[in-house]
Amino acid sequence: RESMIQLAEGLITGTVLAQFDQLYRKKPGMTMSCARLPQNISKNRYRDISPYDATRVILKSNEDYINANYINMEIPSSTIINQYIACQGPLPNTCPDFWQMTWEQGSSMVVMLTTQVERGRVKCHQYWPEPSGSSSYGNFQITCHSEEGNPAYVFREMTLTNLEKEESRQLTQIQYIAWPDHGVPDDSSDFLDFVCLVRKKRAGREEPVVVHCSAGIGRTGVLITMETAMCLIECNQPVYPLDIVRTMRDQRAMMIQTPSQYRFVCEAILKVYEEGFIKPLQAPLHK
Ligand code: PTR
Ligand code: PTR
Repeated sequence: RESMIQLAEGLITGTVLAQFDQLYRKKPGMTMSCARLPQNISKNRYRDISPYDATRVILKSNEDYINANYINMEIPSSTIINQYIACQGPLPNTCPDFWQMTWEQGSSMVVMLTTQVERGRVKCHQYWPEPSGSSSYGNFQITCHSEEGNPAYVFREMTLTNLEKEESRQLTQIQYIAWPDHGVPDDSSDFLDFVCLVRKKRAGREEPVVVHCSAGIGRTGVLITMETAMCLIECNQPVYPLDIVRTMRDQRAMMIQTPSQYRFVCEAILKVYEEGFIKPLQAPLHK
């Protein structure tokens, strides 16, 4: 409760945003050399967004690079460690790598926070087939069984098959569609519904949840912050958003991109605390 009063006051006085502005975007001493190797240049969507070497996800093959980092968020005084893989939106040439990573890390849930095209620019390649279709990406075959949604998000059920091993796994992808990059979600209730849905779907899964937007820093950072804060509130732990951002940036640089994104998430945290938000989904899913 004290941390919440601090947060509410800090939002009014401006100290909350001032502290965010002063926080390092990249943890001092962390290297990002692998991203710059000549053979990996074409695997980065943005020249200025690279994964730390120390926390990058390593593919189990000779070409082991993908623009992705592990992000582990511990909830103190509980046994909960929410594990994520934060990554960029796949490029046409990195779709096989994306599916290889998802397979090798045992993930069965992908959270997507961008649309494929925003304001006429490509933000993410469509790395899955249309519903009831199948496509191959390198060694992996993806079948999309269903697609349901509402104006804020889309929900897809897929099967991921490792063609070499002849093994399959079910996979859920949830895509938030009302959130442009560098911006904030159109509606905080829809966004909170979405985060609740992620939490509900995550229950019982130990493996990391794959989260991506376009660069894999701004919107991905907001989502991880929000889920972490919800967990802390549920566990009656204090919530210090700046500590959450620092913990994320110690694992992937630049998480949460703009002051307005930070303000948005701080306000959403207060809303959850004050309104006891954790409520059932309101918007019905429909085709
Ligand atoms: N900085 C990017 C690079 O180094 O590749 C270039 C870039 C800049 C790409 C902005 C995309 C950008 O975002 P938007 O598509 O929203 O303008
Ligand atoms: N060079 C790009 C830019 O600064 O515009 C990189 C970039 C693109 C950074 C998108 C963040 C972006 O948003 P998000 O991480 O939410 O996709």
